[in-house]
Amino acid sequence: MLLIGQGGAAPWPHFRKWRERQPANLANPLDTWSAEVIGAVARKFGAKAVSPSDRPFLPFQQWAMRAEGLKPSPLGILMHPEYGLWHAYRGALLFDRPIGIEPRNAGIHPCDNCASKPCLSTCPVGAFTTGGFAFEACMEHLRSSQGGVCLAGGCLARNACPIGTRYCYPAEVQAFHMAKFVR
Ligand code: B12
Repeated sequence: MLLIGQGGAAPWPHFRKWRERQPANLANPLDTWSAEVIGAVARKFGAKAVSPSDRPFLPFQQWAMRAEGLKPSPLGILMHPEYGLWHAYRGALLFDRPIGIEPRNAGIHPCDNCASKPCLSTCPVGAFTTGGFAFEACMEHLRSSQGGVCLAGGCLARNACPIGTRYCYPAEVQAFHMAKFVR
């Protein structure tokens, strides 16, 4: 199995260019584009393509933990030593034969050395606790008149993380994901 993802927002301009040629009301454009691009690679190499949004949900985070030795940040999103919280998975290729690529081990988990953990104290409604992610509290805030800052610039807790900040998604990309999230 080969995981396919993005570190930072590098694929965004390619997606955006493709999006311009699609109907304005396309329901899940990023998933559609990812399936198109990754599906073509799968056909070329005789693999089966799967997506993080396939139902039932496939264990992408567990796969990433095994593939790269990543561990979850206090926010639940996986921490990457280089990309920080600014990485995500767009798909995976399943092969019925060995492909000669070994899992890697990221080695360090930056959250272990982060004493102040600003990610846990930045959320205006305290949605991140040791008890997990308070989805309802986050959603209520985003849908209120106070939610504009998070909707326009992205999750404040994620943005507070000091790791991999040079890969931080531009506001346009963050706003796109927040709009999907709050839908
Ligand atoms: C449903 C879902 C959500 C739901 C619920 C998330 C939840 N925590 O339960 C909601 C809508 C709230 C959500 C929100 C977000 N999500 Co989400 N979400 C998913 C989705 C589609 C399915 C999760 C799932 O149930 N998988 C099925 C189980 C079987 O898979 P799993 O690998 O075992 O996943 C579980 C374990 O990792 C477990 N887990 C957590 N910590 C640990 C530690 C250990 C040791 C173990 C064993 C397991 C474990 O938690 C997961 C289950 O929730 C995944 C994609 C996917 N297919 O996994 C994205 C995904 C997890 N989300 C992602 C992201 C980025 C977000 C958001 C930031 C969205 C945004 N605005 O951009 C927010 C973050 C909020 C937060 N802190 O969780 C990314 C995370 C990337 C990363 N770097 O890790 C994923 C992988 C999608 C992607 N395309 O990359 N999400």
